[in-house]
This record gives sequence, C-alpha cells and structure tokens, in this order.
Amino acid sequence: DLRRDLSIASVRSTIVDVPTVRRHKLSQTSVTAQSYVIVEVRLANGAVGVGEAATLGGPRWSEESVEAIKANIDAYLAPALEGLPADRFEAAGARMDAAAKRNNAAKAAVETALFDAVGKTLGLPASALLGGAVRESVPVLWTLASGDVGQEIEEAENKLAARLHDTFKVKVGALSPEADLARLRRLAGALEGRAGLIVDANQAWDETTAVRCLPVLAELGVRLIEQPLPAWNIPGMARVRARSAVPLMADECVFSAHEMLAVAQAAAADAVSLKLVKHGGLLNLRKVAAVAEAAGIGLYGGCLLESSVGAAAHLQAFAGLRELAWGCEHFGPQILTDDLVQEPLRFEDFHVHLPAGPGIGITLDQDKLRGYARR
Ligand code: MUC
Ligand code: MG
Repeated sequence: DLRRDLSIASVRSTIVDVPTVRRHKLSQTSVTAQSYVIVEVRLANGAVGVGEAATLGGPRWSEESVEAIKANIDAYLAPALEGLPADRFEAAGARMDAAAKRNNAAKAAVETALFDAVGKTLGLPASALLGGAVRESVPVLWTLASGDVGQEIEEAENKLAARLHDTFKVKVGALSPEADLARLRRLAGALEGRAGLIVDANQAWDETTAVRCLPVLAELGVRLIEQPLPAWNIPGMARVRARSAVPLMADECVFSAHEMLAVAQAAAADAVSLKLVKHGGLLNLRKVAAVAEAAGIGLYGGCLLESSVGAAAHLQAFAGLRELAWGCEHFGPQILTDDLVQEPLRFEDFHVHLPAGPGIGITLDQDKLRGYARR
C-alpha cells in the first residue's frame, strides 16, 4: 500500500542563521548567530523528515561551512539517494560515501532526515530504530564562553538558580594561558561546592602549555580537559594524559571510528565527545561509541550548538547508549534567541529530556524556517 512506499522522493536544503543570546567565544572563532543547514526529505508516501547540519563560525571549527554543506547535498548527496527506500539507512550511508568524501555534517543531516521520515511513517521514535531507549533524559551542562568572567559567574548563577545546569564547560584558548587560569580560579571560587567545571581548549595549547596548566586545573577541581592539543597530536595527548590528574577528552581528534581506534590504541583519552557533525550520522555515531566502549573510554554527548532539531537527533542516539558517563552538552536550543521547531526541547532539573513522538520527536516550524532562511 501507498503508506508503505518509503522511496526517497525529494531532498530540500535550506541555510538558516539564528541569533544567539550573547557572543560565544572559542579559541579559534566567535559567533553571535548560529548557521545551520536544515534538510527536509520527502518520501513517496508523503512523510517528510527533517535533519540539521550545524557549523560554528563558518568552516573554522571543522572544514564544513553551511554554503559547502548545501552545495554538496544538492549536487551530490541528494541525487545519490533518489528512489532508495529510506529505511535502508546503511545503504544510504554507503551511497553517500561513494558520492562524496567526508562531508560528515552534510551526511548526518540527510541521514537524520531519513530516520525522522521513516519513524514518522511507522509511528516509532528514531531511538527505537536504533535499538531502543535506555534513558528518557540526559544531564546537560552549559558552556561559559563570553570571556568576561563577571558575566560568566552571573550567567552560571542564573542557570543554577533556574535548576537548568549545574555543570559548566569553560572555553579557554582565546586568552593567554595565564589569563585563562586566573579566570578559571575566579569561576571555581565563585561556584565552589555548587557546580562542576570542565574545560575545553579547542586545540589551543601546545604540549608544554598543557603540562604547565593541568596541575592548576587539578587544584581547582576541574573534572575534565577537552582537546587541549591540536587534533593531529595524538602522541602528545597520550604523554599529557600520562602526567595529568585531570582526565582528557577527545573532541576534534575523533571524527571516524578509525580515529577513535587510533586514540584508544595510543591511550590518548579517557573520554570522547560524540557529535553527528563529526561522525556523519546516527549509525556512525553509534559505531564510534562502540569502539570507545570496547576500549573502556567514557562517552560524552557533544554538540555544535544545534537547535532543537539537531539536539533532538543527538538525543535519539544518546538514549540508546548503555552508559553515558559524562552526560551531554545539548544546551544549544537555550543559547538561541528563538528555535526552529513547534515545541522546543524540555530542559528541567539539570536534564534535557528526550522528546516523545515519532521520528526525532520534533516538528519543524515552517514559519520560523522561512523567517530565518538566508536570502
Ligand atoms: C566544542 O568544541 O565542543 C560545543 C559547545 C561549545 O560551546 O562549543 C562547542 C564545540
Ligand atoms: Mg570541544
């Protein structure tokens, strides 16, 4: 019957720019708006699935920009999928890999839309298609990244008082190491006993800087240091880890499952940040997670400041992980001045909640999509 015709009929991609509530500063970039590519896949049965590719400050956090993502979806990924039954997720991945090297954020957005469309057709959440949920919510941290420590303390106090977040990730590397350590000392003092802190250097430090700074981070009770060294320096990460009382998290050095295996073999990380934009889709995210699990490396639900569309997709994949030792950071919907969905994700009691409902669990708001679409 017609309802069962899951053939992929069309793929539409739209670039959107959504303002953030404040400037967000990382070591290598700074943004006041988040740019995404929203992908809508229509099936022969009429069902429409949605996915999102997030970027951060153009092609700076990784090599993909929204302009390149849209161009490669329209010219290469979409034509490769036409007519394929949308529930052949693995085959869709193979076709996209044959059509384009890497382009992981683009592939992730398309694959998310397939899971959403199939889930909406069958009345099942994407988590069910991935093995089923073992959790309905995930602890969620907030990132402090204005660089102005007074503002950051006030922001953290507001998040604590609202019971939204009680763990904070501090972005370092835009300032000198000494200025960042002074900033961290003030933050740790202000929040002592009431909040947990982790630190993300986004590749900004070299090995000697990391070795010099990490004892101070340990003294301040910092729980985790994320990607202190450049992504290429896996041996350096292993040497720093061997000397550090603070556990190390791999972010930009782990895109593929092969890279996860290399990091594990080098004993270069205690934890890994899982992101759709890096791994190229929900299935690949779960494969990277499996390699990490096999090596005893802890899992963390990473983000690239996604809207509720991208965050919901991540939650569908995170929901099925048996252990998610480090929680997640999908605060993205909260840093935008507006969202792209009819009902934004629920943040409550320091957790973000898996949305109920089929597919990825959210409904795109077409007025908002039009309103924020780049002209
Ligand atoms: C990153 O490197 O982790 C995630 C949260 C945030 O503030 O920046 C991103 C990217
Ligand atoms: Mg990071």
